[in-house]
Amino acid sequence: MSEEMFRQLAQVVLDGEPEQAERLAAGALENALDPLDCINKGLNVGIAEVGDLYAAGDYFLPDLIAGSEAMKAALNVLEPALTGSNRKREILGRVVLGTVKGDLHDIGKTLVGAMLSANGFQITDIGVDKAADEFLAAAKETKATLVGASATLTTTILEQGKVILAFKEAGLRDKVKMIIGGAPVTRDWAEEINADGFAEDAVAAVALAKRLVAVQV
Ligand code: B1M
Repeated sequence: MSEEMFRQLAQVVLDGEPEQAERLAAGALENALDPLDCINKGLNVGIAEVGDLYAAGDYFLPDLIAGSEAMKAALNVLEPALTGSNRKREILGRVVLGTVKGDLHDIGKTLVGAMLSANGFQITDIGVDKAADEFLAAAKETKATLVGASATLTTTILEQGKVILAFKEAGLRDKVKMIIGGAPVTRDWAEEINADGFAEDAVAAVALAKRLVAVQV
């Protein structure tokens, strides 16, 4: 039953059907499926295949957009179930999270934010296409203990380095932990730009964030 539901969630992303995606996600929760499993075993499988089809020239930009709209519609239903049971928990740290300048991909970043929130972090999501100084301003305003910069294009990961540099130049680098992530990001890249760490998915991001800042608050 659950495997069939995951398969349908993947398929609805492949088909790019937001309304159907919303209905399926609600049905999955009604059937007491784990929202994180629905994301990892269903939606993520679908969106990865959308990307493969696009890379192979079988899908085009409108298909990418439709797939991501379907994924977001389902995530809107599933994310409150990830965070719902944790609302009264003590805050482990204040996080500023955004997608770097020139990059409009926000599904991964939003998922990381939802998982961090579900695990007790307070999230300020500054959105997509954000320059280094916008990360800095948000971190100052919220007194962030951790900053996360997401990038999904091989061209925009360079901006992650600029974000870290901006904090160094502002004299804040040793006061804020900085993590990066996104499909093209590697451990080597994180080391090269002097990030405090990188995470390959939302679950790993939670473990990393806890390791870096939870002990300080
Ligand atoms: Co774009 N796109 N896209 N796209 N898109 C990719 C990334 C691509 C790999 C597709 C392909 O060719 N196979 C390719 C990049 C190639 C490259 O860089 N080498 C690509 C391209 C080329 C483009 C455009 C240039 C297409 C065009 O216009 N011709 C364009 C660029 C726009 C721009 O940003 N300036 C573009 C546009 C778009 C859409 C807008 C249509 C849409 C995004 C919609 C949205 O986000 N609101 C889109 C989509 C959906 C994709 C794919 C299909 C899926 C991305 C995604 O959401 N994955 C993608 C192909 C693929 O990834 N297979 C593709 C699901 C998400 C859950 O995974 O983002 O990896 P991910 O996030 C993970 C981890 O990486 C990690 O945790 C997340 C959750 O597990 N993580 C972090 C992410 N951020 C983190 C931060 C952390 C820690 C972990 O700490 C801070």
